[in-house]
Amino acid sequence: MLIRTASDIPSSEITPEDLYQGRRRFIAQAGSLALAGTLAPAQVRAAPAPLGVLTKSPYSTNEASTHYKAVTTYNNFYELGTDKADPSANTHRLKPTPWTLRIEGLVNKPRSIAIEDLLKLAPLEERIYRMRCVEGWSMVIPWVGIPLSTLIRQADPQGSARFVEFVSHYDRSTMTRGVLEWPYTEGLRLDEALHPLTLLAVGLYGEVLPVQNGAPVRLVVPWKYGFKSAKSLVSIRLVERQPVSAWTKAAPAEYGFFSNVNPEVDHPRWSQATERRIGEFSKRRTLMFNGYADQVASLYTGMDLRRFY
Ligand SMILES: Nc1nc2c(c(=O)[nH]1)N[C@H]1C(S)=C(S)[C@@H](COP(=O)(O)O)O[C@H]1N2
Ligand SMILES: [Mo]
Repeated sequence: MLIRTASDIPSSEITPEDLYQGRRRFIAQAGSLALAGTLAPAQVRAAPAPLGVLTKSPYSTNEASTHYKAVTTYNNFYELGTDKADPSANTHRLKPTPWTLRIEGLVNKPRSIAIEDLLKLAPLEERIYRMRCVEGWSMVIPWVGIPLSTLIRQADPQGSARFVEFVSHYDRSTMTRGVLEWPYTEGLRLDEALHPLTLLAVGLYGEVLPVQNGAPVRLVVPWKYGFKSAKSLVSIRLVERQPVSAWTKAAPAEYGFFSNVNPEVDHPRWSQATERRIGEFSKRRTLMFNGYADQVASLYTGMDLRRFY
């Protein structure tokens, strides 16, 4: 064959810069366009352009991933609009490159890290996670990322650091005004942030993270409601006191600090006992800690989860 397809290109030829600039994806698209004349559509729909060699994670679920189309067009990213279809229609409002992420606050080695360098910090892993939105729907998403603990440990937290605050990018001139207090912020206890399931995602479906999913880097905390997974991060700040997230500020009775998925604790306005997996017809029972109880329940031993919702 004369035309090299994405899968013919050894991953050793792909640099983090290529990945980040989306050149890899371009190569793949060019390849499939060239093939379109000779192959039936089903065969043309090739595997997505890989983000180099991905380590497969033992933390991945075996459940079927939600279709790429749904993952990338049914989104909550209020800065880009409050309807599910808005973020994918308004991607021009956020430029994910160049980008720097700060790790700061109570750390001995604060740092501003360019997104290209973040990709080199640790081998990129594929993590297929169940994600559960507080609104009652769920998806299975094959993320690509690095454990957040890698970045935090490199920054060398000080003894007084007990919580981590996350701050999303906000540009008043292009993004939603009102609705929430901007920028979008979230928080975790330090031990939650260091938990091996907690991921800094830079991609999904093996590709660079689409803008609507929080490009170029977003948090992913699979045992908590989706709003904890703050998108398009500019700062990760270690602090002494429990941060107040944007959603808690907006509606403290509805959105607590922990926000662990819990089928036994209803949202004040609706039940959390079941969920609709996007793409499925009938409802599923929601699992404690979104099915991650074996890994994370010990973080909350002795806590009243009704009180600390
Ligand atoms: N900055 C920012 N992050 C955000 C949101 C948002 O509006 N702004 N929405 C949250 C909510 S409610 C959910 S369910 C997830 C959705 O992520 P996804 O669109 O990649 O599935 O992002 C979370 N992170
Ligand atoms: Mo959500």
